[in-house]
Amino acid sequence: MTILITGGTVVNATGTVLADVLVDGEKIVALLTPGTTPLGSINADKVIDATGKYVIPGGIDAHTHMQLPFGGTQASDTFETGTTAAAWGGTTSIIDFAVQKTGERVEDGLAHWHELAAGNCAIDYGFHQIIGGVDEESLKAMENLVDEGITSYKLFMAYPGVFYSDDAQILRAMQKARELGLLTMMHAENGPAIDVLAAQLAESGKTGPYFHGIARAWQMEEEATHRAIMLSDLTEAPLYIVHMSAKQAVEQVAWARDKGKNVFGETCPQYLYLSLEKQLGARSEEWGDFEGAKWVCSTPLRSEEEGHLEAMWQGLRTNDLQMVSTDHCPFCMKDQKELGKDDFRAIPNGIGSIEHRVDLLYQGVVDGRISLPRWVELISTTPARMFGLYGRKGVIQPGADADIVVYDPAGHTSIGLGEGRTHHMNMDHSAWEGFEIDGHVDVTISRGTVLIENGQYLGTKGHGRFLKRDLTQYLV
Ligand code: DUC
Ligand code: ZN
Ligand code: ZN
Repeated sequence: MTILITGGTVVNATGTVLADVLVDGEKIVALLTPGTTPLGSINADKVIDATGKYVIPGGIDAHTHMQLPFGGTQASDTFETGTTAAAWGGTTSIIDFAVQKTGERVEDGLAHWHELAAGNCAIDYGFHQIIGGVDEESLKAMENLVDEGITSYKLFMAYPGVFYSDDAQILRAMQKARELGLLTMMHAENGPAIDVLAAQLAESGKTGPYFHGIARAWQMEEEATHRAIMLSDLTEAPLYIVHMSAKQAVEQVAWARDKGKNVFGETCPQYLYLSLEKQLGARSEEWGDFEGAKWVCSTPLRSEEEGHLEAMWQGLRTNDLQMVSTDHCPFCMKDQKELGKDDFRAIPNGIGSIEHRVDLLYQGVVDGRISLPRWVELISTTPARMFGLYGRKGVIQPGADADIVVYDPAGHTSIGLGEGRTHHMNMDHSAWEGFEIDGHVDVTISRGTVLIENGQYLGTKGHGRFLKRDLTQYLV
């Protein structure tokens, strides 16, 4: 099957060019200067008119949690529903987190994740490995990860008793990571201190969702970020801090980078657009003040008045932050979020955004916050480079996989589940209800197969393949 995409503006991280894009089978085979090749001489099976539209590499969401067990329940999207929603939103690859629960073997956790995903994904997928218990056995198991195509792993400085690693464990894991070339991803919040603050709030009757964010104070994120940076400096293991929301924590990353340290930062759409003030003011007929549970995630939403949201945009402009992933971790209000109706500590942490990341970041272009190439760099090219996929993914060029999105800057996207709105994530609400985007994902193509066109889903579960990843390009 050959596809010719004509008349569009190809946007790569390096810039824009007017070009027709020729796809043969699963690959991009040529970029043609318009007018130089008579289009009639190319006998394409299918022609897509992209006149006036952007032709970009498919989005790569490098931080998702399908079916993550959390707080006595599990994330509500399966690999099938989550990756289908991703395709609707212009994302053609995800990197999900395989989980080693405390007490479980890493190999067993990973095998289970393969079982969950295989044959169920609409788009390509890779894994990071969560190490939930650093000990001799799991350190040994890390040695096989690179051969398995899993070149990054995650540790938690939060959640004592669940995923938590103490400093000694982090040090040992980072030493191993340095030896193997693995990228260390860190959930940087001081979990033990947060748990004390959360218990004190709950015991004094402050049990509503808003107090989740008060307990997880920015000082807890700044402190843990600094500690992780120093451990990474000592061990010379490159460090990637996930889901950053506090401006002071980003300052730590900027400080480390200015000192030449190999430290990277990721933020998420919720920390660019949603605030603690919004959560405090949230109430509805159905849920009353508990409405705020829709925005319980960790790290938490931060105060807009204190400048955290603006600082995230600034970090993206200045490259103190390099990537935007969703941390897609959806839970329904019914039966899931409502587990914490009487105590915010029992609300499962997470927001679903996999369908909206490409659009929400494009709105940043419209609003004059980032440039078009930077948009592509943040949503596709840097994720590919950071996580060992570049060349195959993250770029429109001959030889790359034909993962392509045709994006219409004259289109419009109304987000949510309210009247006339729909989303495809398996959630009974939207954390993004009412958001309006001045752009639209018209066509999504994954390895030469059209998944979305004319407002229709044409994909199949099982099209998505496991991505064996190379080492990060940022390793020195
Ligand atoms: N950390 C994540 O990365 N995702 C969901 C919850 C959390 O704390
Ligand atoms: Zn985390
Ligand atoms: Zn996450």
